[in-house]
Amino acid sequence: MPAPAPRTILLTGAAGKVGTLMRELLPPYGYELRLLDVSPIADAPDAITADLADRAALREAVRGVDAVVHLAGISGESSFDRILRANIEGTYNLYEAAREEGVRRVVFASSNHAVGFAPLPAADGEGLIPVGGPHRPDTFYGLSKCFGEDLAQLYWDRLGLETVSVRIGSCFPEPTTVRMLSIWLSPADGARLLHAALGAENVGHTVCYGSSANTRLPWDLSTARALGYEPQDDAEVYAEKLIAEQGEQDPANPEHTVLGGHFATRPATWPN
Ligand code: NAI
Ligand code: 15L
Repeated sequence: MPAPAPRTILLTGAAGKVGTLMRELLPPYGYELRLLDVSPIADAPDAITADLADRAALREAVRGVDAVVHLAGISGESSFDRILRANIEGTYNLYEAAREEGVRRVVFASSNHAVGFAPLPAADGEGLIPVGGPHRPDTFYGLSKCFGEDLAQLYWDRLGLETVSVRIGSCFPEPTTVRMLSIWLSPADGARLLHAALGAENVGHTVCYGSSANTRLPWDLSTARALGYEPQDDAEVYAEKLIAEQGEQDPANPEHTVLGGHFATRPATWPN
């Protein structure tokens, strides 16, 4: 008998940008959401206000859920110490709580910045970024996502705790830069992808890229599609406006030659 589809989900990072979108978009798929964030959520009085450093609170938060969607953490470059606490130790604490409480699956918000130094495909589309290539983090932030993916692999290989690590591109209501035309994940497609990642059978530890079906796709979406994900959106509808404002990507500009874009060339806090 296949395992029943998960129903009760702990959504960490529920106060954030993606969390706020998913609080609206996931319940129509039939999920009951338990919310957690270090920031209080004004319109959700039942949300758990807790830091990922609080292992007792995490253990209570995961108790009885079918799966966790783990969005919480620092979502851009910062000092190594801050990244260490929130993203590295915080994700470890979350997995320990899941292990202790017998949660069978985590969907982990990884990032394109885990492979931010991967070269972009040629203009003719040759050389899509593979899903099985080496980690090439572009920042301490990206490095923490590599850690999260490897932690997920360990917890699968040693303990049988399943994870889908989604290397999200840019999940915002609309793409706001020409770079995002390739890696935009529309909120509706984001919910479709999370639903697929929560419901697919026998995922082990699956790594996939997270984007819409963009005309300028730089990466291999096959492992996301293998989960049952069928993206419906394409950022190209925003191309004319964004290119008129910002111009096309320039292959002579190093920022435009790698997946991570400005993350790879302008880390905000280097050296720490
Ligand atoms: P965000 O910064 O808006 O939200 C992150 C949330 O995590 C915040 O509400 C924050 O309060 C919470 N948080 C931070 N540290 C915490 C801690 N120690 N304990 C508990 N909660 C904590 O980020 P966004 O854009 O919503 O991203 C969500 C996740 O998806 C992040 O993990 C990010 O790295 C990842 N991601 C997002 C992308 C995007 O395009 N929005 C792209 C790639 C990855
Ligand atoms: C990310 O990982 C960030 O969390 C998000 O805020 C965007 O900057 C995104 O990558 C991106 O690369 O556009």
